[in-house]
Amino acid sequence: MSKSIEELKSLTIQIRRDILRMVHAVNSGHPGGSLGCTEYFTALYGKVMEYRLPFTMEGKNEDLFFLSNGHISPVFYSTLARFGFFPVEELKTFRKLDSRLQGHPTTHEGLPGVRVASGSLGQGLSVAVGAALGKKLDGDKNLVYSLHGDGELQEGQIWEALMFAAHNKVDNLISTIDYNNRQIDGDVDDVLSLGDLHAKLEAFGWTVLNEKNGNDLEAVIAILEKAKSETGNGKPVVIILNTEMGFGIDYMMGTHAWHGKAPNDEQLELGIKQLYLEAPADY
Ligand SMILES: Cc1ncc(C[n+]2csc(CCOP(=O)(O)OP(=O)(O)O)c2C)c(N)n1
Ligand SMILES: [Mg+2]
Repeated sequence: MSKSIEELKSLTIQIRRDILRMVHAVNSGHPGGSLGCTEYFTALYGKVMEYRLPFTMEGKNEDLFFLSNGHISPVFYSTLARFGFFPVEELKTFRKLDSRLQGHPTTHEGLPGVRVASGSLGQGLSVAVGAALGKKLDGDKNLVYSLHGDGELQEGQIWEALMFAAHNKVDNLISTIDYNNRQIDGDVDDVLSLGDLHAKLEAFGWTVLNEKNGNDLEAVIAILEKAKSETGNGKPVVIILNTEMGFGIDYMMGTHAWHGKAPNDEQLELGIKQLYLEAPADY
């Protein structure tokens, strides 16, 4: 049964707790981008995407999702677990030896929900484009979704895939850019600016949508629904989603410092308290 907006908002708090606890437990992982993309994942799996459980790798006649910026695995794993792909208990094994929840997702481990290994930035768009083209060849009407970091767009392979998708009219694909203007070493604008990204993506032949409030669940659902309505028009669709790295945890926001750093015991406690303040009683 589908969840109400209020239930999904509560779930974003739960997912943020999971993210903090997972990276804290092993003193490694990527909380910043994970916290910034929590609304995107909740919207996608809670409202927008059509998928069936149990998970099958073939994914015929259902929507597919590819995570290209694989370092934000904590939000991906928590979302998958909370939506029933695998037991929530398994989140405790994150980044441990022999776990199915590797620091960066792999298909080798057979974790339900993971369709491609990622972590080496720049590759996921090519995979998503190929899968979308495959669906067309199969006469499968469902859609393909993908997520990318803004720093990730500095990889040349992304621009080859952008060009290829437009040329081949891959109009059953909705890619989203996590536009937080942060990356591992600083602000994207300082490291290697993307310039006028909207104009560039348009010039590459994509339908480009913008959402300024990427941490507002209802706004994210609305822009994804809008993107859906733009499919089938001969062009691939991309959403530039403004998010805040570390969203929800005050000391993680406004900086790139928490791109790939775990909170210590005190920071974890503080973070969980901040999330409890917002939480309804039953969580
Ligand atoms: C090919 C490749 N080069 C470098 C890295 C190291 N790396 C991991 S995350 C990251 C920053 C990516 O920035 P962005 O996509 O904006 O992610 P965010 O910091 O916003 O989570 C880099 C350079 C990598 N994973 N893959
Ligand atoms: Mg970024």
